[in-house]
Amino acid sequence: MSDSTPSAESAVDAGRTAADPELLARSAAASIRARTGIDRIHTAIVLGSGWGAAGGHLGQPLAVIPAAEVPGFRPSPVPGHAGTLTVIRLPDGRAALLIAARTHLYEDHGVDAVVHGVRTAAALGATVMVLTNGAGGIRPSWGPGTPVVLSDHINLTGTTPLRGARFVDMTDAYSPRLRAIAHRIDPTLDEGVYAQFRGPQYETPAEVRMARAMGAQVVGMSTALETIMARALGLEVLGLSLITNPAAGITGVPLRHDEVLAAGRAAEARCSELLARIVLAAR
Ligand code: 8IG
Repeated sequence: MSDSTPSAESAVDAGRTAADPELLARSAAASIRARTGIDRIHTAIVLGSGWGAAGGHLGQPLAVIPAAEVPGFRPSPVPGHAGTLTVIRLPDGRAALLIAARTHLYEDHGVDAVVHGVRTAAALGATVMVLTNGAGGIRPSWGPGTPVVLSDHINLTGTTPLRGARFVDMTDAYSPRLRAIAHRIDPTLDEGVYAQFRGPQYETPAEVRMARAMGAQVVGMSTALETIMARALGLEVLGLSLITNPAAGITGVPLRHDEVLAAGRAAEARCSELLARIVLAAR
């Protein structure tokens, strides 16, 4: 069957019109407002592998909501990933949303599902979007447990959350202001360029060499698409990677998901404290 047969065309069309993602985000925001009594949030934080304990350092939880109870969110299929949305009150009175319910492109729910948390944060009035992740490190000096501030990204997924002729500027997509705050809080932090692969398989060593040649130092499966959406919605973005493993071929040791999770857990206390201090300083 060719791509231009009527059945192929209507299938594509159905995918595009199945739901209005902005309406879905507004409905998620309304659900979170109704369950917390909070009208707007200042900061939203996506908690990736190794960053989950940050909530405890950040402030007073007002509500912990199972993600599956909020429109458009789904429980995580990945072992070791929670599935909750938590609204917290920061010590200075601002409210923040912790999103521990990330949908990855490799789950095949489409790119709108991937950026639903970002759209929901914007619908709740957030101005700062902190995107954390566990990732592979290309720089040999970054051992498991090293946090890295993202300076830029390379989107290797072949897709985008934007539709139509929407020419979003991606210069300084990762806020120089927020990066400077992170470095002030921890002057030992390194920066890196994040290459997003679709996954779910880890890279081949040749793909890691390609990413390195392109100028990447970090490889992951989540953050670039979320950053694109956040910039399109006018949010200021801070990207933080926890290097949980050397990228494939960097040490010659095969990657195992359980070891990657264990490295994340080992670094969780330090990363969570770091994240909390950055968020509190990011006014
Ligand atoms: I954790 O080595 C984690 N996530 N693409 N490569 C990619 N994603 C990752 C990796 C990795 N480690």
